[in-house]
Amino acid sequence: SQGLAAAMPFNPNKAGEYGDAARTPAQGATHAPADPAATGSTSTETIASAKLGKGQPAPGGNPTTDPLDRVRVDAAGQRLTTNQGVPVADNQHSLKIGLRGPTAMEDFILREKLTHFDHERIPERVVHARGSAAHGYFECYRELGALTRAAPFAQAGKRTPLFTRFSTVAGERGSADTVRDVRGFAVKFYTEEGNWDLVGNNIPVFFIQDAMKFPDLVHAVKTEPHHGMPQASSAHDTFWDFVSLMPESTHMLLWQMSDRAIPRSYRTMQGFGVHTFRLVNAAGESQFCKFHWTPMQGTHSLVWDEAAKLTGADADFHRRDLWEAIEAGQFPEWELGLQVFSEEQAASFAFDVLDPTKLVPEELVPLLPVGKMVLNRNPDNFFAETEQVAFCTAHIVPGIDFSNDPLLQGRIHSYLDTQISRLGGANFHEIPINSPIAPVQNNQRDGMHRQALNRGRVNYEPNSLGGGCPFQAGAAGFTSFPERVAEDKVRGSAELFADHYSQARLFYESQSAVEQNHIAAAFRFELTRVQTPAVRARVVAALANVHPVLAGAVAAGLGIEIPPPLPLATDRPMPEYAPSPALSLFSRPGQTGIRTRKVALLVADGVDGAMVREVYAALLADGAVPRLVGARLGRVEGVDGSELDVEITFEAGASVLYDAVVVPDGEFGVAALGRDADALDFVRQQYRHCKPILVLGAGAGLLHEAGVPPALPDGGADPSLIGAHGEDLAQALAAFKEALSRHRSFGRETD
Ligand code: HDE
Repeated sequence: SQGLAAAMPFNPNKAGEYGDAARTPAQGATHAPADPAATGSTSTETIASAKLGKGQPAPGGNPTTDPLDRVRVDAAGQRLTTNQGVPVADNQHSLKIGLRGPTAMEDFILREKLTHFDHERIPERVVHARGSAAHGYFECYRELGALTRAAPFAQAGKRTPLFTRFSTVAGERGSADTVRDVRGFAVKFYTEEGNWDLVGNNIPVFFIQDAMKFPDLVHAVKTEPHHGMPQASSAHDTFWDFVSLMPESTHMLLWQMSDRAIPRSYRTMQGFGVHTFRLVNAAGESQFCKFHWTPMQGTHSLVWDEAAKLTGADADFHRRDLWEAIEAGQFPEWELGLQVFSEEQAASFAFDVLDPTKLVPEELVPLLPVGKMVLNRNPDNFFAETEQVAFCTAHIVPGIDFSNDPLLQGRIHSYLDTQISRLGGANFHEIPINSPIAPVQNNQRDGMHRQALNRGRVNYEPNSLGGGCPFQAGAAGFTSFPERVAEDKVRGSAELFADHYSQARLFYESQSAVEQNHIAAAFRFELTRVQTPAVRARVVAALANVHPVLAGAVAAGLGIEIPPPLPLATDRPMPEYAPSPALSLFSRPGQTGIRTRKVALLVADGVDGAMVREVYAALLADGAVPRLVGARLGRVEGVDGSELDVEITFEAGASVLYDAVVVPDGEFGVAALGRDADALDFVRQQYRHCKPILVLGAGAGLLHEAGVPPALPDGGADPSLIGAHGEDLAQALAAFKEALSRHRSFGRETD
């Protein structure tokens, strides 16, 4: 993001680099709150804790930086020491008995260094191992006291600091970012009533209905145990064997085979809490709630061929994208929307809201926008923050409560449990990134790596020797919603859980034709990798219950007949389903135009340099990230004698890393590019991946040489293939920017 960085200061919010004065986050707001009452947007955190001090913080102040300051380390101007603070004289040589002799056992400096190194790794997360995170804040649009007493919603304009981690699920910690997979979307709110973790995904439903099945699901999708393959991919026999025997996974499989599972960026994904939760107000009244994060950047995805090539071109594609956008001051934002409904309403739905394989269509319960999340600060240290952050569904605060969703109920146990082995003990809440900004007071003591120095003789309750402190908070504390339950103790699932296909069909029918084709192609690819014909057939038999067109397309791709559909577990009519347009990715193009979109301008000796400069400047002015891409680094000379510095080569800056390409004018330059296989491939891939192409004058020759068709397969004009000749450059640039903001032109696709 060199270009952007020139226009914006380098992450001015990172106190570590700019000193305390730079700590106040810039406003970062690019979206007017829906509620006009909220536009004042003054910070209203009230603070009274040992960590935060007392009184109002500076507007927009971020209280989480204070606890982190305690552990920030900066080596500038400091001497090297051991972990005991002993200054080290020589860090290059071990202590030897003679220069050619053995190393002394007493070399405590060497031994400390190697011992620490030997223990640098901790177990990776059993799922969601690969991830990236950033700091930011949640800003509330409106006071929500009637619905919930949760602290982040207490007042319009209130800001709550947060830390958000995005992840893939199946791959190991070093796996590639752009694989086909569900993405984790986990948000830790540091509220003054304790930490609230909303641990969601970018897909609103899940594979299974009961926590009992989770270890089997994960075993099936991870690498196969005998040979450790394939990495970060569901395209193998054990996964499809399991899900084909688990019809409840069908709805989720459609989402996973859709373009949702290959997002363009973490910044262009929706997030969902998945389960039904409860909101509880101060009077103890409760409603059900589903949480939705909607990206202001729009919902955009990769195409499959591009995603596959990206794993080689840049395995860190999503990590880099998030990092660079924040460093460049282009802070990503998501709006938080709630679907709120009563228990009576829920009882009237044709599906069970406790079933995590079902969503609540927005047409049935519309989204209530309540605030936005802004990510405006990259972590200082990947391990200390991104790796050690411990999300936990059990972390809820007064005003939020669980529902009886059996998947959620199991998660409440699992996350706390996993942190104990992953982070080495029960005190992981004291690791700075996990430590709440609210004061922590209880009688839990000791354990591995204990940090707190609890004072006094009282470590039990009730007590009189400590004046009864810390005392129970009573009504001011967390109170579980007193839901009435009078049932038999059984293993089983509720009646409506047996409908496995209605919402899969709803999802499929709500997709555009382009998205439907991509779903069929993804099933074809994954099942082609499956080696067991019976497993392939069983999946198609499940799809036959979803939609005949989908089942037909997948069967044809596999060269088989559509098998008889799997038996249905229920034949209850499902009346309220109509296509739900909100389920299509195309329904949310976003509000940030071409900002942060990467554009390659191909250059070689003999191109029209002045024109290249003009296009470059015009793109930069609108916040796009242009790059001069050529055969090798150094200078090329334009026909007009102007000089252009190549910023990156075709080898290092592959086509898939760019959202669009500009092919220059200038006969000799175009001829040179036309002799370069990399340049030809570059243009072909831009075309194939449906990206906007701006062709200046003689540049048309390069497209011809590359075999790029001048019109769409159906004969129509290609709206993202834009030609410009001298005088109409301004007009062509406007059309190019428009195409770039739309992202892709899928009319080109021929499967
Ligand atoms: Fe998770 N999941 N999960 N999960 N999950 C973990 O916790 C688990 C589920 C999700 O960025 C683990 O700290 C069970 C649904 C995210 O650090 C573990 C069940 C959803 C993350 C765990 C589920 C998620 C995790 C692994 C079924 C979407 C990454 C390491 C009962 C709503 C958080 C860890 C981060 C991580 C268990 C199902 C989302 C083992 C038992 C449904 C985003 O605790």
